[in-house]
Amino acid sequence: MKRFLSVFFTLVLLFSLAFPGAGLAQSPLNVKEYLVQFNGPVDKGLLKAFGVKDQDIIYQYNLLPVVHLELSDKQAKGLSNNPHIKYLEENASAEAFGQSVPWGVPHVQGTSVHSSGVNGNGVKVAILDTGIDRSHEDLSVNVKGGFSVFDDAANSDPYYDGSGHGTHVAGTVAAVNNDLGVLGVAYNADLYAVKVLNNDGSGSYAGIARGIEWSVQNGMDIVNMSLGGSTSSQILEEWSDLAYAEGVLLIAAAGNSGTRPGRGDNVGYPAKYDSVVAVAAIDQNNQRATFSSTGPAVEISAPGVSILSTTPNNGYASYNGTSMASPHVAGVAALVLENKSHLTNVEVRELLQTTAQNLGTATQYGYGLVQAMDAINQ
Ligand SMILES: [Ca+2]
Ligand SMILES: [Ca+2]
Repeated sequence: MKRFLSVFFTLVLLFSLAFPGAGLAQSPLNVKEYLVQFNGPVDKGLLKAFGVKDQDIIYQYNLLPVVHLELSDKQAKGLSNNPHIKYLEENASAEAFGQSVPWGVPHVQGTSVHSSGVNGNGVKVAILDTGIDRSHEDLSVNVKGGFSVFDDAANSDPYYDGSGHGTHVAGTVAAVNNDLGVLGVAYNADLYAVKVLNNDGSGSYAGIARGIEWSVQNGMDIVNMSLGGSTSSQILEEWSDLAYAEGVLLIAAAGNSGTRPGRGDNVGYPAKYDSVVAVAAIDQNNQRATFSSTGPAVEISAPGVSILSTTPNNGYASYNGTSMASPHVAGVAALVLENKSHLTNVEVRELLQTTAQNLGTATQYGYGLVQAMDAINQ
């Protein structure tokens, strides 16, 4: 403050001398901090010639002829045109690139649960999707295995995600708790990349069935299916029923076929099966996303609008869709399973239903917004 005042008075004095009668009208706010590098050694005499006082110099560096100082616009302009000055830059602000917490995480009470020491540790979550970029800085330590149903070279690697969809879904479940990127709902859960959709995001029921079979055989606790089709299939239902009977909790996107008024029955498969939890998408105001499918099969709601998560090549992006809502529920289920490991998949499902926050019309929201802390405290 002292320096600021002294600069103020110095400037008033300078302007008074330069423009008699106009000095007091000048604002001191045009004094800014600069970094100045000299051609050759720092020349304080040159600075003095431009009216720079010793107290205006904040720091003189040792290894380069650079000074950090305060200058008026006029001084800065004058110095920048001087041949003894190599560079003159305004001192730019900088901050730590920290981790951002996507809005959906506190919205499903994930943050409160994390504070109580529960983070999905030891729970296995299969992501049946386009694969997961295992080299992603915010995912790699949590990706513990994978499998691809494809044989062709472009799609046979479950850790190659040419679409980005699966990597985004995986981040919502379990992006790592570190000082970068985002944070998953169950940030310590084990992720498994089960590639049943190709790099274009397309697949078939045969592939989904193989992914479900792999998940049962490999002891998955939770299967997230941010995918589906509009065709009913008794055989795909048999696969879902089998996995459910084997203790796997199956969570799926309800679908993005909703109508603006939110009427009609347009939930997709496998979400529509009794053995699979159908997840609808809401926004930050707990309003149903207009694309979110509706119908009696809608079971629970979760954030699915402007969801920030991981994308391949250390990227991050915001996506919309019931595909983004489903992994919030998978993450909450992982938190509950870690905390109440004695519960069966059926019991976890019932707990999520009974503790959900009621949001209204059941065919749009099901039991309502999934709530992790309320489920754990029940
Ligand atoms: Ca992170
Ligand atoms: Ca269902």
